[in-house]
Amino acid sequence: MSSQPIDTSRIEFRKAATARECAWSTEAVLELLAMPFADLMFRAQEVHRANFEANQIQRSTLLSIKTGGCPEDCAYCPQSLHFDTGVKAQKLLELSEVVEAAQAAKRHGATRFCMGAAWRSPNQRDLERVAEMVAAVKNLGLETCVTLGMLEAHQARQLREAGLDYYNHNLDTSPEFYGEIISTRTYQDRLDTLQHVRDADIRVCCGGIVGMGESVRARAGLIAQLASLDPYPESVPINHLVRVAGTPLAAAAALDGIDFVRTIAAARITMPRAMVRLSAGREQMDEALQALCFLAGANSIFYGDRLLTTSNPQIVRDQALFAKLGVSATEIS
Ligand code: SAM
Ligand code: DTB
Ligand code: SF4
Repeated sequence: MSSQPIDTSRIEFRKAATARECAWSTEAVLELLAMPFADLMFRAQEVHRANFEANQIQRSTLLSIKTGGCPEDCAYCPQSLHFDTGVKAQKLLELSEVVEAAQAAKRHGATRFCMGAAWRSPNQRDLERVAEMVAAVKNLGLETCVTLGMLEAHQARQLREAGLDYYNHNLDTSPEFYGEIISTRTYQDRLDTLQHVRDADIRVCCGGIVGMGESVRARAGLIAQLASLDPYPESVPINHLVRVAGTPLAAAAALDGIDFVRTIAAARITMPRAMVRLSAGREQMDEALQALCFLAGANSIFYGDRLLTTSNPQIVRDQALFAKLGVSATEIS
């Protein structure tokens, strides 16, 4: 049993998410993606404003606590052992290094601290060390998130007991396209981990990557899968592939900006109360494209000069963009 106090916001979210009228099919999402752009944006704005303060964006800072040397073969990932990308494998960071980074993130205005590890799944010893990190970061008054690969049910409960608020585990793409991208774990493995996270009463952060050469149907399929999780995730990161030399996707064609914005709008409309995170790939987007993503309903970003192994816009640039758009930062609720 979890020793955490009952958090009624979790119950309210589930009621609202589960009470939706219908699950979303790929066909229905395809129809959204094909709408005239202005109509799609209008609908996304209506949904966004009915559920969120329209000019607030939440900020999470990422830290790679265990970099590189991952045995999985995700075709997009610079941390896979299968590809020669120049990322050096490092061991798990010390607790003090993590706490220092979390303190800096808080000073800069992040409300959530996300720790990522390049593992297929954590072993028990590592999990215990991560649980200590979660407890220490939580103690600083930050929300906590980790992404560690596949989890067993008891490991999810252990993280919850340490104070974990969110677990990030992405579906990445549609079930049909998935086999083109990853061979070392199945779609069902991912769904199983998500269920263990839910059962442990941890909030789910689950999204995907676009710009991997997928079809519009594959993008619709990803959104339909996410929206049909019951309940759908509280947090939905939409990553644009960061093309890293040495990975099989290094030469993938970038997704057209307008199609990227459409994907964000579809996530907003199909998952009205989720935080939709404009995630990796922001550094390659100009301010106008990011502003369109916010108009389409994105209300969360990764904030800080680095993602895991690649770079993210400088904090000063994001602060200037927020000022230009009249956006303020969401506080912890
Ligand atoms: N190893 C764990 C796992 O895969 O579950 C956690 C870390 S992994 C790096 C977290 C997520 O980062 C992946 O699921 C993927 O969606 C995203 N990601 C990794 N490389 C990326 C890239 N080059 N561009 C965009 N997103 C990427
Ligand atoms: C997510 O969906 N995106 C973040 C976070 N969850 C862990 C990771 C993006 C990684 C981009 C490539 C890199 O920096 O290595
Ligand atoms: Fe490993 Fe995660 Fe990268 Fe896949 S995405 S290779 S599991 S670190």
